Amino acid sequence: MTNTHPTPVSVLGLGGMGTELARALIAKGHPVTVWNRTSARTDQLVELGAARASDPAEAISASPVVIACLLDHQSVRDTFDDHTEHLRGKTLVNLTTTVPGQARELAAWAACHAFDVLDGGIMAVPPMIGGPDAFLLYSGPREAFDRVEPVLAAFGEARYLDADPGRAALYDIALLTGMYGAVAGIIQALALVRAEGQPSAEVAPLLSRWLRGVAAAVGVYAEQIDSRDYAKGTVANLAMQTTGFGHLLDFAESQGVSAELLAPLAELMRRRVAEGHGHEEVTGIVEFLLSKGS
Ligand code: FVH
Repeated sequence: MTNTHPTPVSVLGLGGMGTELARALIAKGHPVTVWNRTSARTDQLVELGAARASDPAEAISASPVVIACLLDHQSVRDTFDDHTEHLRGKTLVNLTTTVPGQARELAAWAACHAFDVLDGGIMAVPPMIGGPDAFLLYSGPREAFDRVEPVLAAFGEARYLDADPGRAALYDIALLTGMYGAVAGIIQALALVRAEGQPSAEVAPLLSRWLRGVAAAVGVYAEQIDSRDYAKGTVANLAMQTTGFGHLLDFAESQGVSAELLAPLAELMRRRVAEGHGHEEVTGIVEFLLSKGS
């Protein structure tokens, strides 16, 4: 059913991501008001029909739903701290990347000033916004999420996680961390291919396919880590993997490709084998990581 009265929405922060969020809202017919610290970045959205606000207070006042997509937590505080009276009774959806403690701090601050905050983690890059592969994680008051979900749907799948305001930030960070681990492997792989004079483009589709297969192991790894039973469902034992991985890194060095990106992982694997866990999966190295903090 077409929504004949789309909710007015204000978007503060028009970097690469905020611009796409605003564009997606305009495409869905929402009246959109935009503000950005550097005003020139509002121009293209105004051409698409957005209203330009001259300061954060004007932007916040224009709509019941306010989206923040700024650089970091500090920029959110810089932008909103002096305007809490305009936020009263509204919903602030913070899509800025934060850590759980910052999301909880923002929720406590919102409670003091009688407005709701939903914290969101965007699992997409700007061109994906509004498309089928984009998903966003939210935490905070359930009623607030239910109220604004029709707005959030413009960005991609809106997945509510928990009332704990920090949950979306935690999962956002976990997913981004997983991404950077994969980025390290991808760059190393393409460096090896380039060192042999082969075009990276040729191996790229094979690598994508392989990584999709590898991703299927995430569920098994999670079960092993939750149960601390690192031998459960092992399909590739750590002793074998440690030997094989060592050969990969030796080969890299022999080609003049530094192994520095992945060497710390190899070292943890060796330590775990040396402590008698060669029959388990690689997941057992989590014991070294957790022993540092908890
Ligand atoms: N782009 C991406 O792929 C990722 C995907 C996952 C989520 N992240 C997070 O989204 C936040 C914004 O990212 P972005 O890509 O839009 O970042 P920039 O293009 O660098 O734009 C930054 C905006 O923040 C404004 N800003 C910075 N400092 C302040 C401040 N102190 N007060 C007010 N505004 C501030 C900046 O304004 P200006 O420089 O244009 O004046 C931009 O609007 C981010 O948390 C990602 O982690 C994106």
